[in-house]
Amino acid sequence: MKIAVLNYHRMGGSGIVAYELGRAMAEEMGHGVHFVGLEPPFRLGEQYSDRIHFHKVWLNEYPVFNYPPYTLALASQLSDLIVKYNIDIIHSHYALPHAVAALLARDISGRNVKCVTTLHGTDITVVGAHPTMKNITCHALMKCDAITAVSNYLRIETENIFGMPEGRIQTIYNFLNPEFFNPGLEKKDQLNPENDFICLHISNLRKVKQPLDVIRIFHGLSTKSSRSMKLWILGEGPMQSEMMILAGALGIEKQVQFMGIRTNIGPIVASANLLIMPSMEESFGLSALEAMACGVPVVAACAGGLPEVVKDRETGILFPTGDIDAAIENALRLVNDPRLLEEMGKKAAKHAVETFNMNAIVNQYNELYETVLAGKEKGE
Ligand code: GMT
Repeated sequence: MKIAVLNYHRMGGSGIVAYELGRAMAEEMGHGVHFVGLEPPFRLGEQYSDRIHFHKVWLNEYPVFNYPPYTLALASQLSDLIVKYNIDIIHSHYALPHAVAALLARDISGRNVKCVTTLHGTDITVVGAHPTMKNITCHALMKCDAITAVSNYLRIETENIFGMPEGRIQTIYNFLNPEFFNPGLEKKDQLNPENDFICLHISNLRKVKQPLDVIRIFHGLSTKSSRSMKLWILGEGPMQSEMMILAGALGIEKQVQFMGIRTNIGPIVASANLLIMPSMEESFGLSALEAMACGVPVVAACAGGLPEVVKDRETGILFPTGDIDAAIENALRLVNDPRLLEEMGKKAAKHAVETFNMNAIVNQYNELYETVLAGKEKGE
């Protein structure tokens, strides 16, 4: 099978899932995988395989365009790749603009290539549902050969927003590469020489992630607990300076460490004790899964698909979205009870590997590819 993969090649969850799925399709399933985009996937440099390719999309920065038309450039160049490499399937991650570009490329190429789209969250709930984009998103979803969503929450949201019939969208959960996230990773003592209790937050620090609540929750915990605590922030984003100001105003700036964007975060995650995720919306919450896979319990808002990932009172704690006092009160129990924390950590690692198992999920996608290709053979 030859698969073209379209996604945002950056450090977001959808980019990670798209890359790991493509890599597994090449390495485990023996397919040819062609990543197409503006930048190569961030881990591609570590791969040396003749089954994995990257094709850069070139933009024409002509001054007539207010913005270079990425979707058109992608569709045009992808139509060439379809013919040149005999592509069977285009797998678009994040509906806009990828699903639209995939359909356009198929039309231009004149080939019966199959279009599969995986919805990741804000592509539907924020961008796709917006009046400026609703019709084109709906059109793309109707014309794709298969659609998957990363949680039941997102599947149902999409059905409701676009009036889609039940059964049209299939839930396929996200997964992790266990090589990078597993409970066997050693804690890095040099990161935490004073053996503090480490709270961790991982995100792109956008408003939807409620990064100021991360600071507030940490402040509540560190003032109410007798333990010496630190907050590590992995990732960068537009609210970082506001977080720093708030941490300063609350007098905890020395306890808060901004670690920026890192590539191999597994050892950092494994060195933490608790992940804090107060997002107001989250279709899945890949960083919650990353933490759980390393045996780190999660304190998360009961938002979107998070209850499908975090098992309340077993692998972490869910609090009503926006209720910081509830988050502090519940998380405090974990901070003050090392046995409970350890027990939850073990359950978290087990849940991560059982429910979000890489091989099982890659197989689900492979079966989906085979199903849509069977339709192609029947001339559909
Ligand atoms: O949440 C983000 O800011 C990034 C976005 C992305 O495109 O990577 O994340 C979405 O996709 C992830 C992978 O499927 C999910 O784990 C995130 O929950 C989802 N984000 C939202 O729904 C807000």
